[in-house]
Amino acid sequence: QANRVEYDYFKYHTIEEINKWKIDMAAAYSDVVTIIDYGQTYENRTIDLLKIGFNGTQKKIIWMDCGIHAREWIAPAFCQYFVKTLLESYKTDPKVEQMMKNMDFYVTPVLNVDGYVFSWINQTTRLWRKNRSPGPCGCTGTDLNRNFYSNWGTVGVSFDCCSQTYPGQGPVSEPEAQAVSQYLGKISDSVLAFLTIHSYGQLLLIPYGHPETIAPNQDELMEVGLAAADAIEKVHGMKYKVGTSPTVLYPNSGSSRDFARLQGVPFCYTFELRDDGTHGFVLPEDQIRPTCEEAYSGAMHIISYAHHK
Ligand code: ING
Ligand code: ZN
Repeated sequence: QANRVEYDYFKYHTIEEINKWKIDMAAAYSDVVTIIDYGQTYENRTIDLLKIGFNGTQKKIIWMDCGIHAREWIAPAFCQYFVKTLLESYKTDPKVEQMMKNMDFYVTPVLNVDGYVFSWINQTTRLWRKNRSPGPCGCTGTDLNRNFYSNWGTVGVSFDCCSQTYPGQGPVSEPEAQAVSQYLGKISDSVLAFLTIHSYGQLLLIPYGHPETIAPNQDELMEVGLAAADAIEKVHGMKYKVGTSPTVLYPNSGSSRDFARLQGVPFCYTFELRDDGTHGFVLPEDQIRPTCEEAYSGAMHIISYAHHK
């Protein structure tokens, strides 16, 4: 068979390995996979996604992005596992085949490319979170998940540019947030679900991060989220909490999830993958497989709900 790509999904990979993987997948599954470039990082690296689905018209879209925060390495690993599992199952699973007929999956394996590269340099840079653009106070990096046009700069941020939650000099000041905002703006009428993948904490977070803003479909988001958490628990017994950021942890503003909901995307979720804090961002490689398996089940629950609604 032509579509066989050698890749170890249960190890962490450098950006070079991930980029090669994207090209290999697009070549091996050329009938259903295309690479779309949709932006440039501060350091001029390309931001791209894999578009996965059969050719067709009037297709709906499922958005998934991973690695908006550099140190959350399990997230890019999950995006890749998600793509591989989709592509290995549509020929034998009629449910997945139907999804690929009606919908395109837009998967960004690494959104904060500069930050991801930086987190790979050495032990002291491993826990980098933000992007790599210079701040006005002498420190580097904006928190990309505080930089979107969704109650920007109001809660859960610090305007000290050395802070991990520095929201940037203004809304969408960062090229990485601009790339997502512009691209999502063009396709948002067709997007059914927006899944943005982080670690850690074992949470499924729904809009909004601002405590005084309520999503029009909050009850439904909550119900679907709780059912997804049940689906996750069935796989390896791990418990995920569901709720808005303010109820589950702390308020925030300027997140991409909230921006997507404001754009009219009905089913918007932040996944906080394993673990509960034992290893935190440095999740051992032997947990990549179970983490991906359970998260796939949770994501597919949300996606099939959105698909059939
Ligand atoms: N958490 C996300 C963050 O941007 C979040 C999402 C927001 C969680 C608010 C809880 C409360 O902070 C991580 N881990 O990046
Ligand atoms: Zn994060």
